Amino acid sequence: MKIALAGKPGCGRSTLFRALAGSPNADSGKPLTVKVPDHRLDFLESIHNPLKNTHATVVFFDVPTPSFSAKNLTLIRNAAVLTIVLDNYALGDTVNDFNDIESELILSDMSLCEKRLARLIKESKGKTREALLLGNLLKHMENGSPLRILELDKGEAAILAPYALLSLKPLIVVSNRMGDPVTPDEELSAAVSEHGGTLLAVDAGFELELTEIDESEQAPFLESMGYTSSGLSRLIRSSYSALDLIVFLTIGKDETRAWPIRKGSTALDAAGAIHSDLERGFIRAVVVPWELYHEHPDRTVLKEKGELRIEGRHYIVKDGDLIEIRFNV
Ligand SMILES: Nc1nc2c(ncn2[C@@H]2O[C@H](COP(=O)(O)OP(=O)(O)OP(=O)(O)O)[C@@H](O)[C@H]2O)c(=O)[nH]1
Ligand SMILES: [Mg+2]
Repeated sequence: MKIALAGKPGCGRSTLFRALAGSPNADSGKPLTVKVPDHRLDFLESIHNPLKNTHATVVFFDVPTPSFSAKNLTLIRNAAVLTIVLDNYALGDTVNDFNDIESELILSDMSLCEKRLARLIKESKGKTREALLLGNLLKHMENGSPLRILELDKGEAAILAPYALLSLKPLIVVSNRMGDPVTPDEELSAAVSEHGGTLLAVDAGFELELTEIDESEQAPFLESMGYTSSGLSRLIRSSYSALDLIVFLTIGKDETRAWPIRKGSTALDAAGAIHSDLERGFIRAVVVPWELYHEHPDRTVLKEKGELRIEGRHYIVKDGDLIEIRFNV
């Protein structure tokens, strides 16, 4: 699950990458695995004091400059989420830059769809579901609209998956701004939401400086600057939810852990995420919703209160569920 950091030359994405890496000397030529901050895991750690506390992770990579050359667009194609960084610290015009970049992505998608459609027509497949879908996509994009705002059903999404269309990817826009964390940028905000993206104001230069401050001193420093949480944790969490992932939690003897899983997954999928044996021998899942565990972080107490829920294989897992799988192999 990779997240591409792209943007116009000098927009600050390598600075942001090094801030994510927690070091001014990080090599932005290599992919970077980052822990997803999770207050629930912090809480579990404080209660259970496990040997290991394992977070979900995401992988960022810095798309070389210029990000939108033909060669580098291929790199973006491999990403599950696209993060566009906009220069809002120097001379950039963020709304213009955003529209330019979106146009490049849309044009690239149009050219791909046109080629594919022409080929289908040549092969007398111009009336197939795929061809009709491509025709609709082209009509939609002609008005400068990205594909991510279209409602596609499961079948359509499956047809399009191998194309890895760029304007269909979930989008996060980082307005890289200096010194001013709070003033909203309404014009940009409207443009991004019209394009189905999520806008975050992050000051990459400031975030990089922050990595050099002792962790215990970061929170008061952030507050003094008017931020409520670090831009990096907002970026990482948004990227994670853009992947359409949630987590379920487990408490073992030695390890508390957050397990990434697709939204809509079942208890059986959760078992399989832990180990194929658990999926094969699945009997039932014992589930405690997060809010309940947070209130009474003790399974014995919850059991006495009759709050441990027994769920079958088709149970749809919720974000933050504490799950224990009973199995037999
Ligand atoms: N003051 C300030 N300077 C920044 C900020 N972000 C980036 N810079 C500076 O802008 C310059 C370019 O930043 P980079 O992070 O290298 O930008 P980039 O997008 O990776 O650039 P290329 O890879 O060359 O396209 C560097 O000199 C940074 O120190 C910021 O938030 N505030
Ligand atoms: Mg760079």
